[in-house]
Amino acid sequence: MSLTVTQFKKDFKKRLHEKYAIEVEDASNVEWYGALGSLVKAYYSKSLRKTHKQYIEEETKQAYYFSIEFLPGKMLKSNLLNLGILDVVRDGLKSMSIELEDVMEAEPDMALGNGGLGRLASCFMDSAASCALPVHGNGIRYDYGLFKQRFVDGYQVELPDSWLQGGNPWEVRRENKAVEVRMGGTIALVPDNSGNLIPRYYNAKVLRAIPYDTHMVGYENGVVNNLRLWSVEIPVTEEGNYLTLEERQEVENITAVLYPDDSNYDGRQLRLKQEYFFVSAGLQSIVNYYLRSGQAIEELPEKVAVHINDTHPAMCVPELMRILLDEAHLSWEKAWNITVKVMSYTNHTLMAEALEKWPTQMVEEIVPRIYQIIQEIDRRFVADVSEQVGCDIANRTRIIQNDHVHMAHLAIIGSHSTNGVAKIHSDLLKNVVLHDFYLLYPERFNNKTNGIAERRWLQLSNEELSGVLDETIGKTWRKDPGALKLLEAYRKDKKVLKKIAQAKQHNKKNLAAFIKQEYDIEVSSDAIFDVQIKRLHAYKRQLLNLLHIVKLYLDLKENPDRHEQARVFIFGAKAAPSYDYAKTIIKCINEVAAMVNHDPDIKGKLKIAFLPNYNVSLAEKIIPAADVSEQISLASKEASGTSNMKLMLNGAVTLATLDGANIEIKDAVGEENIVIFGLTTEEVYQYYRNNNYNAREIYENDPTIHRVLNAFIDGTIPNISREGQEIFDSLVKYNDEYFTLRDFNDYVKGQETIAAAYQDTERWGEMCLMNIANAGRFSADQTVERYAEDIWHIEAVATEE
Ligand code: 26M
Repeated sequence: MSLTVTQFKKDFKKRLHEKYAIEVEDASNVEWYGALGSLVKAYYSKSLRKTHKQYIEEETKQAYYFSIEFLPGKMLKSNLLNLGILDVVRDGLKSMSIELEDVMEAEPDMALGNGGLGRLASCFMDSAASCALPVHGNGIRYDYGLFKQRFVDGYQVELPDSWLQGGNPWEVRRENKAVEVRMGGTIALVPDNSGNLIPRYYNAKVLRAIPYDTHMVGYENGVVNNLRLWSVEIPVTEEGNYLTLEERQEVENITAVLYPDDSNYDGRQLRLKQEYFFVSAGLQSIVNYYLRSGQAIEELPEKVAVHINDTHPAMCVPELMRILLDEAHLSWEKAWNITVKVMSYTNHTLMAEALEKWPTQMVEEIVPRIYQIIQEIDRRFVADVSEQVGCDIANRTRIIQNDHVHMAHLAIIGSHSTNGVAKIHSDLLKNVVLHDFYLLYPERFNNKTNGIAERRWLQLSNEELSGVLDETIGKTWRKDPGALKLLEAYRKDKKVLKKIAQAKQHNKKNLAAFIKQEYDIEVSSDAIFDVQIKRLHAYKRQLLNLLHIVKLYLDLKENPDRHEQARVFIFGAKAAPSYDYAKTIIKCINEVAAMVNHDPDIKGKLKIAFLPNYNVSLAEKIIPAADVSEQISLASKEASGTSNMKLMLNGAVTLATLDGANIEIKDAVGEENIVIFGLTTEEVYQYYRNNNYNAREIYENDPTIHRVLNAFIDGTIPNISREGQEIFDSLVKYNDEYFTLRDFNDYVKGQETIAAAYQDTERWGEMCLMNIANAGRFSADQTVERYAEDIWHIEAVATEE
């Protein structure tokens, strides 16, 4: 959009006057933010209505991305950038003595997600709008997002995230689009006049689902899509039908808080209610909207695609069946045909403990009609498959097994597409984890390697490097991430390498100042900034990183005059509140940090900064300053990873196992521009087959490992008598589930390779450049375009800008 500084200032003052009855100079940054947010919303409202109208008039096929998590972070800067008014607004504010950065501070992160899965959903929303693709999100408006993390005595403490307290300028409550969702009670099937069986509900609880819409602004293209998040309310009941205080509380709990676990299935009733609530509300509103257009229900797959992001929304399958059977009165065969065509599913993990299996009796109690439909889907599936390929495979792939509903099976059977999120992950799905399904439906399986919204993860968060890119290769990369490849021509150009290095230095100084100010840790920007930022989980192996740090420390203690490359190890990681082992690792990292950071023998050559409350906003500060990207999960465990992509895009060199998307990063940058170490998936599987891994043997025979592990139990690291023992036992006594000790020496070598490369300024500069130049293929723009073409069968709409 076009906007002048003068016009903006006028608009901004008017907003402040109207909204808060206050003068610019008297307002607080919370008020500046509230006014600016609502003004920006007004700026895109015309495009929003236009896009909406266009979809209706052209009867555009639209896709709906169902996800129990969305993790957009802050919206202000991203909306300004995408509207093309970032500079105008920054200048306008400055002329009123306001720093945009101060206004941005007042916005809380929208943190309705745990990590990779929720952030991916948000990157897709940004990219879809920016590619003019008709894609909308559907999820839950939690009153409380992911907990805030503090450290007390080195332990993680969780505090509630009351992100809505100061008001939310981006959302619009759509009272008139509310729908009813039924849960509980019992069902009887009674024949109607024409003999069809119609379900009748007894004692069902009726919930009111209220949508709140947040708009997804495309990058300089006039497209505005929608993210619809549902909030529960108690319906106004008929007289005499009161709810007790406890019953009201029970209803309100449904959208109260995000479950803080991203790796463990936790079979709680409330979680199942959350899943059905947003699935049912979302599908009802989609079908209502579709029917209002006057089109026949049979044609639904021509106009609507529904995507199931992990299994959490898998009840989309039986819920759409319910709507088509009970409300549109279609036959089972017709309804099933439509459902399979509409639905598609993404798997995000191979970890067995994350796979959702709900007890049948719980499903029956909470969503009785849905349970009936699942039973019938299962019955027909077993009959068909048994007849065609035999009972064994039918029994292994059926939905209901051992009195549990297998949500992944439901999603695969009830959809036309199942995809993994990186090549190796999709191959493992086909060949190992979902092999039986692959035999049944080979044509349904495909890969869609994850991607990231490169606008947020470069243009918005790293303005310094963005400026260097503009000067070097022009500005086309801002619209077309593939154009980053132009940078490759400058790989030997010392001037360009120097500019990139200066941008990195600038960002490192900023981060160092932030770390000093917030956490009183002194770090030098001449040191390597080595970064591991992701949820804390045993398979991600933050512990491997820590063991190496302890080794470096012990080496330096032994020989304080050693010429060791100075390093700062930066961590960001939340542990699920119920995940004790992960919390133990957090405590140990913090205690090693306390020991190392204050030890004069170390002479500042080693620093550890475990920054609390890792979230999107903190990621935006850390990633531009990173030299080294730690992607060290045990091969075969990380489905894809996405921080690996964000870090390479910002010129960090990856130190990685051959896991997830790391493999594709290696292919993109070439072996000389990445450091690979550790077991391969094949080697890991071989250990499983032969059952011959022996961690104790490694501990006993490798003097370095012996010494490092002993530091956890002999008092070398203070204040961890319980935790140190737990770590030691997990590795030695319980045989090191994730092969940390097996990969240790190779990892140490990898770290040595990194340090040597870093000391050769030109070599390092070229590695950084090659990473930036080849990050374009991990743009989520490309990823969503592949989903659009191969899975959703939707097309971009015409734009003017
Ligand atoms: C399940 C049940 C109850 C409570 C929470 C959950 C749950 C929530 C999130 C389970 C898994 C969740 O997310 C898994 C996840 O984030 N997977 C990651 O997805 C990324 C995007 O595809 C990948 O890059 C990561 O490799 C993968 O770990």
